[in-house]
Amino acid sequence: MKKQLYVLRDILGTNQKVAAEIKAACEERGILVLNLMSSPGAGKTTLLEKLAERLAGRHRMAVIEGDIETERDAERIRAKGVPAWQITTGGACHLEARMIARVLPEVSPDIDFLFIENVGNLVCPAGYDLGERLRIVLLSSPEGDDKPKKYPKAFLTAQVLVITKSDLFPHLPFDVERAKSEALELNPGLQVFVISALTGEGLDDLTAFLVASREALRAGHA
Ligand SMILES: Nc1nc2c(ncn2[C@@H]2O[C@H](COP(=O)(O)OP(=O)(O)OP(=O)(O)O)[C@@H](O)[C@H]2O)c(=O)[nH]1
Ligand SMILES: [Mg+2]
Ligand SMILES: [Zn+2]
Repeated sequence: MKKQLYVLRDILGTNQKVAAEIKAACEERGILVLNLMSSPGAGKTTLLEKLAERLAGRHRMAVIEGDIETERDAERIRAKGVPAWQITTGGACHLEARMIARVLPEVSPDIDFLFIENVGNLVCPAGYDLGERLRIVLLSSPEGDDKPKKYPKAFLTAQVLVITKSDLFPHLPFDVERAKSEALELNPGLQVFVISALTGEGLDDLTAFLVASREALRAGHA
């Protein structure tokens, strides 16, 4: 039992080291790295498609996609004219920093945003730093307003909560205030956005926040 614990600590220790290297390399260039995590289907790729439309022409972005199988999400992003790399984990249910480090040399250093879409899973991705400056957890309304306290680690370690699929609120017993207050009880520092990729609600505010976060990063490294 004790031996197992040491092995786990070593893996996480190595992950932390690689993540710190990624963070330093990207931030030195003024690249804002974001790690998107949620359960499967909460709307990560759809949000990235919408952000690609909103940032187009003004800011440069790239996306690293994490999935167990298929190139589908990277293809969706490329269809928006945004460079995207697909990591297929072949079974692993989260991304690790070394997987990002392997792709990073192919990513242009002249970008403003590097979005990493984690494997759809609200549990273990939260245990792996990928070098991000902002961790974004998404919670979609069909999942239920009780999820933050049931799956606390993602909400505890994120800086941003995006509640998605607000267009479905009228059809669901989803109490958005409960979802927000549960998350904020866990982590009072969370920035909360309520969005719908279908109606566009909240997308301008979220885009403005991301642009401001990236400007703050660049100012800090000027
Ligand atoms: N009604 C509604 N549906 C949405 C919204 N955003 C995404 N969806 C739908 O939700 C489904 C899943 O969306 P994705 O963006 O693929 O979700 P994901 O989090 O990337 O999924 P994984 O990568 O498999 O974890 C798709 O059918 C989307 O069309 C929204 O704002 N409103
Ligand atoms: Mg996806
Ligand atoms: Zn996992």
